[in-house]
Amino acid sequence: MKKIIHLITAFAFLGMLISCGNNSQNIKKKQGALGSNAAEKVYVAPGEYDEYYAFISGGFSGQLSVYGLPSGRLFKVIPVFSQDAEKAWGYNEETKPMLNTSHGFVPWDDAHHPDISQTNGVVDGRWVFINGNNTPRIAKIDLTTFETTEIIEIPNSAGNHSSSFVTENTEYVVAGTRFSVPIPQRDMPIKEYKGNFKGSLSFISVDPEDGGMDLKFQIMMPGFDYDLAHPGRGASHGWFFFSTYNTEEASTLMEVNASQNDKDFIAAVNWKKAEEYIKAGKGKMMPAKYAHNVYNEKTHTATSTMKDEVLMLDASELPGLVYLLPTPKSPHGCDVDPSGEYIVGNGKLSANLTIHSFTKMLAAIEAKKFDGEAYGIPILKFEDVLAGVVDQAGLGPLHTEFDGKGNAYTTFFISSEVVKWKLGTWEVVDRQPCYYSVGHLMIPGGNSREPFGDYVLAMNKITKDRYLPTGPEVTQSAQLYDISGDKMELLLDFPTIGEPHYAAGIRADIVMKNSKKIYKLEENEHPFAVKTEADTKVVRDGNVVHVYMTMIRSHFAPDNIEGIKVGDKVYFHVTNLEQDYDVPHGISMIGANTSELLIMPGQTETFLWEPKQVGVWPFYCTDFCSALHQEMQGYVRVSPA
Ligand code: CUK
Ligand code: CUA
Repeated sequence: MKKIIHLITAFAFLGMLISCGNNSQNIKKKQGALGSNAAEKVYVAPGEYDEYYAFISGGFSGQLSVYGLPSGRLFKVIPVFSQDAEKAWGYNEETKPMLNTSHGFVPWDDAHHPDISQTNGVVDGRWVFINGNNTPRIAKIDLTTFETTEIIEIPNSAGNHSSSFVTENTEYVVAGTRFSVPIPQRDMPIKEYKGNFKGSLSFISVDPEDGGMDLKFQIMMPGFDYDLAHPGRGASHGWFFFSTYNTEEASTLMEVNASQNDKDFIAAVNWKKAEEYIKAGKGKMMPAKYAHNVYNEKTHTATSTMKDEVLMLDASELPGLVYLLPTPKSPHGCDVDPSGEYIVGNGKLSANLTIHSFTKMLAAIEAKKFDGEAYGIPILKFEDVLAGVVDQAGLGPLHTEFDGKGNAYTTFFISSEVVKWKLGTWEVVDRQPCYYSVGHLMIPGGNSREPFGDYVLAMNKITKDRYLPTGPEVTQSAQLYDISGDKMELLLDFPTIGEPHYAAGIRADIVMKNSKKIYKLEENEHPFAVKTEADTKVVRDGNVVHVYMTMIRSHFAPDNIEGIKVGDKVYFHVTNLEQDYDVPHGISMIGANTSELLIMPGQTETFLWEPKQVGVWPFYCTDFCSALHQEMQGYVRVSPA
């Protein structure tokens, strides 16, 4: 899908900038600093589509935002781990169970790393997975509806940072704990961390048909901090690689403690071996409390189930399950190239990048060339697994992506740049500054066997003067570079939602072909759905009242409700009878301790209203749905208890 370039319009736009007053001189100058055709390259004409979807994590916003590339236009914020009043996520009765955990209802999380499902090592556009760090969870977003349809809590984990990355056929979405904790959790002195606190790596299977997730097993690991991870692919399919720090196993990470060791590890986990051990009965069931929440698109409701045990494999007891690859200076990112041969460890306190060889790793394992077993797990010799070093590439390397043409791109947080280097020769071939202090970067399909190597998106931690000031808190931002030529070219800055940690990108047509446009009314199996106005009713059961309501342009039925009393619990179950694409209606009730509902055609949603005051109280449609939208309203009469 080649983007159509509208030269005339783009030039007119530039001309407009040039001809404006004094302030726009600055604007013009900034634009002028770029290559002359940067504007053309990101310009998507009105009515045209972008070439790529970019799913950008919202960090502390808890959500996942959907952008188009190359334009940088925001299309949607998909609510995942935080309540969202705009879409009633976590406010309506249907979705509240999605935010349930073993700690109760937890309507916030810190969303870091989205990853798109894959088939044969290629992104297939079926689902996006993303981790919640704080109360460890993995969510699945269905890309036919762009809605979160499953959230599974991760027990024996805290921080959940090395998550959520998928294997080559989405056999598993994998999560790793950041903090080591007592497993199982118990009351014990923090000072006794060493040897007692444990790490865990979680393998959540994904049903290839319906995408159903299941926490299949966990691997008990030494008490390190597990930072990031990536799957093997091609020859290394069946392995998973995790970067670690705090291999000193210190309970406090003041500088002195945490970085004593010159080298930490990348842990290489053989999950096919894990499956063999499970078949042989080597796993042990352990108590573990966690919630598994599923949203059903037919009933439009979520159910939350509490689980109480998990299958555990102990890495120190099962030979061949895990090996440790020494990696200098607190590795952060842990990235695997498209061939599956190279494992890049980005030591965040280093100027160099360490690249391990999967082939050499296998050879060293075969030859049993180990450097001790400090944690009950074989440690390989650094020199034996080393493929190469990118020397003095920059300061503070964090993350690496690949273009599928033999190049790698690494972000450097401290020196604030993206550095392009060659796999195999390890030479730096280009570098471009970032504004400022870049964290992750993303090439669409970059975490697969076949990246789409046209663009790289850098996600920055600091923006300072890049945008109009908005008080002390300014936006975070992303920057888009064209990488189709020898030299990277900065094309665009655009603001992002929350803190963009990681992103996942895919060619738009792969997702669009499965995009759902409408919920069919006849398929609506919501227990409180009504399919015609004739079936609407108000049913009282003690002090609980169920209002079976419908909405269609441009009225509610019923729209005058009497017989409600102060102290009642009134559930409004509202069905949108429309069957046209893009005709949602909303509803909100005065004084309701919840958000509005935004209901798609054919869908039913419910909110709870507990009237506190006698009177006649109005409700109205919150979405401008027709010329008579303003007439779409009603009254509820509330009498004394
Ligand atoms: S982390 Cu954000 S820059 Cu949570 Cu992926 Cu490395
Ligand atoms: Cu329905 Cu506005």
